Amino acid sequence: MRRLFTLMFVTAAVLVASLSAVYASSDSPTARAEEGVVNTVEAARSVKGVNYAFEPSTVTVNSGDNVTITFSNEDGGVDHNIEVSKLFTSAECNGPCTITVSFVAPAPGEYQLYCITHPDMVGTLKVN
Ligand SMILES: [Cu+2]
Repeated sequence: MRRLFTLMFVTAAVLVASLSAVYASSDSPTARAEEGVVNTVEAARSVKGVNYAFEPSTVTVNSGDNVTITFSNEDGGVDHNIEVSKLFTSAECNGPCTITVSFVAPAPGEYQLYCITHPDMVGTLKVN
């Protein structure tokens, strides 16, 4: 008798597990949209261009985040932009001015930030 109960219990457990798996793998558009919202992290960062330098010189984000950098060029009468090769490029703007760039943070590592018009104006995008 005890053996029969054990068998019934195991059968019920397997059935419940199977149904759960079917629901979990449900591929409806609603399920996918909800997953997208849950995994999205919006990260806002501010960087200044002052005296031909980025301030701060290092911007830290997490891999996979949707990052928006607000770049404020405070050098009056000077063109600056902000970019990371193959990741994002802002327009140049003549200070004082503000521009924003948005991108998805790539694989962890350190990437060079630079201004296209001033080769010595560099910084670091640090992705954790
Ligand atoms: Cu510049």
